[in-house]
Order: sequence, then C-alpha cells, then structure tokens
Amino acid sequence: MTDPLHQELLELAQEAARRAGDLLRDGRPADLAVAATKSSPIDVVTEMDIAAEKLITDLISTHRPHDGFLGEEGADTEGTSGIRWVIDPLDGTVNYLYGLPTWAVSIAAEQDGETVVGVVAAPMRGETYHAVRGGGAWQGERELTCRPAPPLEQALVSTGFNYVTEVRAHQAEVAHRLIPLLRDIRRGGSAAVDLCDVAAGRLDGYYERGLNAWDYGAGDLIAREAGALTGGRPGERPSRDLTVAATPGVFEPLQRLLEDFGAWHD
Ligand code: 2AM
Ligand code: CA
Repeated sequence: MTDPLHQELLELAQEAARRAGDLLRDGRPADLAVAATKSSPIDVVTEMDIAAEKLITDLISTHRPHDGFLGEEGADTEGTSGIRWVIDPLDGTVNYLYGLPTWAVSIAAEQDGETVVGVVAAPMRGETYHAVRGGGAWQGERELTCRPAPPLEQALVSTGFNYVTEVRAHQAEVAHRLIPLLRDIRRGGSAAVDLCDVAAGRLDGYYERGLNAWDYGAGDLIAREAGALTGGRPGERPSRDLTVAATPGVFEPLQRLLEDFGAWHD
C-alpha cells in the first residue's frame, strides 16, 4: 500500500512533468536547430527552460504551498512541510537545441532529505518513468527491472561530458581507459534519461562527474527501484563528484575502475 502522501506527490509530479513536457515540445521553434550556430537560440532554450520551471513550481505550490524547491533555473526555497521538490525542467539542453529526442523533465520529491518520488518525462520518446520509494520503478503500466549483469567486458555503459573544455578533456582520458574494458560507451546527453535507461534494462550502467542534484534526483530513485545500484565514489552516495548507476555485478567493478582512473576529479 503506497503512503497516501507519496501517492499525492507522485500524481502532482506526473501532472507537472506532463504539462512542462508539452510546453517544451510544442513551444520549441521549428528553426531552432538550423539557427543553432548563432547566439540567440541559446536564449530561446533558456527562456523555455525558465518557463517550464515556473510552470512546475506554480502548479506544485498551488496545491502544496508549504513545500520547498530546488531547481536548475534558480528555484531555491526551504519550505516548512518537510517536502522539497528537486527539479530539472529541461535535462538534455543541447539535444533539445539540436532537435535530438533525448531530453526530459525531471521532478523528484524529497521527504526529510530522502527522495520518495521521482518522475522523468521524455516527451519525444513518448515515455514517462516514475518511482515511489519501496514501490518499484515504472514506465506507465510496465514495471521496470534492470538487466541481468553481463561480464564487464560485455557491459554497455553510458556517460556524459562536462561543458567546460578542460574538464571534458580529463573525462575523455577516463573514457579512453574504460572503453577497451567494456562492450562500448554511449553518450546520450541527458543524465535523467540515462538513469531511466539503466532502470529499463537498455544500458548496463551509467556514470558521470559534475552532475547537480536536479540532474540525478528522480532518475536515481527510478534506477534503484528497478534493482540497480547507485552511488558516487566507493561507499558514498551520488554527488557532484561522481554519479554511478549500474546493474548489480557491473556496478562494483565499474565503480572501482572509476575510482582508479580518477573519474571523480577534474
Ligand atoms: P543539462 O542538459 O540540463 O545541462 C549531459 O552530460 C548531462 O549532464 C545532462 O544531464 C546535463 O544537464 C548535465 N551537465 C553536463 N555538464 C554540466 C555542467 N557543466 N553543469 C551542470 N550540468 C551539466
Ligand atoms: Ca540537467
């Protein structure tokens, strides 16, 4: 039996993610990709980002005026209810700019600092993922289970690279050492979607350095509820230093290699 509070938070997160996803999909100018070499399209994306975050925080605070918020576009309030919403209105901004389908709205609800609800909507994939703590991970009506672990050399692992050139260069060195030890690497461009792909059994693992709480909040719960293990450096929780998620059996050796290869520092 789902806690009625968690059910309420889930339904609110799903409604907010659906509306923000529609806004982003329907409001994206058709010529955004063509104009991607100029500076103005960045502003259009930023405007869409801000509008989506406002839609989400307005909807939630209408229903739950005492909750706190942490959002990529600046929402940062404490609240008094013990519930805080952690929101990335548009995860995968570069994909959105170019017209690639892998972008998402990510909404997590924390209760006393623990994520209890996660929703990730990927409108161009026609997919919405959700999880409530202790209630499994779902894509619509379909319950998700991460893949059975292959040997590491057959694992398909996704990652991401930072926007800052020097940081990206070091991340490329880590990937350079990792690639011969795996089946292959993917670079999807949305941390939230990568984590859901681990949950859905479409990836064996995922890692990235430099994420913020809003990038991985919802996806981390969805991956864990699908049976994946998640963490940061060995013994730590996911953080800005490092976020790792993988099916058990791949997680441990992958996390160890990332530690050895220095994936947790710039
Ligand atoms: P974004 O699309 O919302 O910016 C891609 O590697 C993933 O990491 C995306 O989820 C992207 O979020 C995030 N990301 C990449 N570089 C980042 C940076 N320098 N700061 C914050 N988030 C970053
Ligand atoms: Ca993001």
